[in-house]
Amino acid sequence: MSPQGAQQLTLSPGDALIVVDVQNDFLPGGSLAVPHGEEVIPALNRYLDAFVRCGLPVVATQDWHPPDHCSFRVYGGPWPLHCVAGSDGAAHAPALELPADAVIIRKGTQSKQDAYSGFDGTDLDLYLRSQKIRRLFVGGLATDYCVRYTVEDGLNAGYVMVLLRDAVRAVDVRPGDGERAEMEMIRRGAVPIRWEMLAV
Ligand code: VGL
Ligand code: ZN
Repeated sequence: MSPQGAQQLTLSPGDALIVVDVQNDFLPGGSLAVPHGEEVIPALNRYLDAFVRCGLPVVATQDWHPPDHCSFRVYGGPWPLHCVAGSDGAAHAPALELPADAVIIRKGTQSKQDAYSGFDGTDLDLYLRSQKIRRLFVGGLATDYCVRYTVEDGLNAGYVMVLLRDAVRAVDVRPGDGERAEMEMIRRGAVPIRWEMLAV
């Protein structure tokens, strides 16, 4: 039994890990730094190691915007310039231990359209179907934007979505946004877990 007394989860075929937007611009020193964003890296490295050891697929999304992207303040959007395609800020955090065969999904690549969800305008669903994935473990940045929309799209597409609560952090534009986003994901059916709840 886990410390929480809850049922533990066992990884099995049909599971995949999705690491959302763990990119330099969302980390300390980056242009859209998420408070405590760096804390997801050691947490995700544990999950990454578990998935790799089980031979299960790993997907990593990247916010990947053209220089004139509509989400940038200079073009009327809500955000500072961030994750410009090919820039160092758009690169995955060097400390994130992605396996060499991780599938990279880039989103928000069109100037006139933003995409918070890893499913939005990408081949993610197609890829997951091709691998017969039914359950997705999701962590990364940020809880109240790209993680939330990815989880909700996944639920709508019929996947079991497992929210890695110890491997997400929020922008918290308004205090409490991250907590509200987690509650909403769970209300919609996401399964919240922490590392201790994974039987590995
Ligand atoms: C994100 C704001 C703008 C995210 C991406 O990854 O959560 N947030 N672009
Ligand atoms: Zn963005």
